[in-house]
Amino acid sequence: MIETAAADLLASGVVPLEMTQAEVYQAIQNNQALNASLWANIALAGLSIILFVYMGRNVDDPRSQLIFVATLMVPLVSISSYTGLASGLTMSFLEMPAGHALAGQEVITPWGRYLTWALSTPMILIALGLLAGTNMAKLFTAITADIGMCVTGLAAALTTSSYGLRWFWYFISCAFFAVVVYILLAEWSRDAEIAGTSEIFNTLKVLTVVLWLGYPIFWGLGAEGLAVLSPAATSWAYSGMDIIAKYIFAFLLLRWVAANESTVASMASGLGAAGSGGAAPADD
Ligand code: RET
Repeated sequence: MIETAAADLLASGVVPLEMTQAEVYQAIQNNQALNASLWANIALAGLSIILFVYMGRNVDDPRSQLIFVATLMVPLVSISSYTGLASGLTMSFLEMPAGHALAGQEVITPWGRYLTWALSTPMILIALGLLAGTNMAKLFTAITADIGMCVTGLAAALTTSSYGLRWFWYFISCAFFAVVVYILLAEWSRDAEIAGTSEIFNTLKVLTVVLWLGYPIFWGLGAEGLAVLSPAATSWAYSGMDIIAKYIFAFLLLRWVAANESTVASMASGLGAAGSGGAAPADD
């Protein structure tokens, strides 16, 4: 009885109770669509880890190895992130402030996603930056702006004092995101041309920019923003984008690197020795 009532309430995105972690876990289990969106990613992350380790078994060049390790971290972080969500550890019911479409009601918030994006998205950028032959200044800028985007996105999701401040955090996060998009589209595109990796870089860049744009859009439409979409629909949107932005992206990148190791080893890189496996001897 109680479980059915909790499931009904969760399906509508609204639960008027303070819930323990065990109750959040039960509520997630009772919402089949939401639960499936999480477990689908746990399964795919597990398969990706095995596949990527296998694909990288013969890679010897240090810069290619670094791209492999950074990319492999993405499904490793993902399997941890989704386990946190599915277990109820990193999902909470938060009361929305006045002004929100569900004001005064408790809305399920997958805050663990935003936290773990601060670990997974820099790995994607390290892999892309290495592929483009970027320099340290641009890599540092992209990564710090990206972490800023995730942490301020987390702040937007966790702010319950003021509806306006939720959106203020959201726009700060978008400003950080604009820096990342600029580096991908302008700076690294130019670098990749010089490095001779522009074909694969451009494919991955378009995939990344288009998919990453979906995340703020679905945050805005989801239960935490304008509440046009249900929590389960929003969760499937994130999970679907994650599947392409992480596993398909990583597969395309690693397949190319494994087949073009010598190009990666000999490419011009703004990172110099740091990007190719060790310190160069001093001139004098
Ligand atoms: C938020 C909300 C605030 C505004 C912006 C956002 C952007 C999130 C992005 C996430 C990308 C995640 C990926 C994860 C893969 O592991 C935080 C949703 C701009 C771009 C690719």
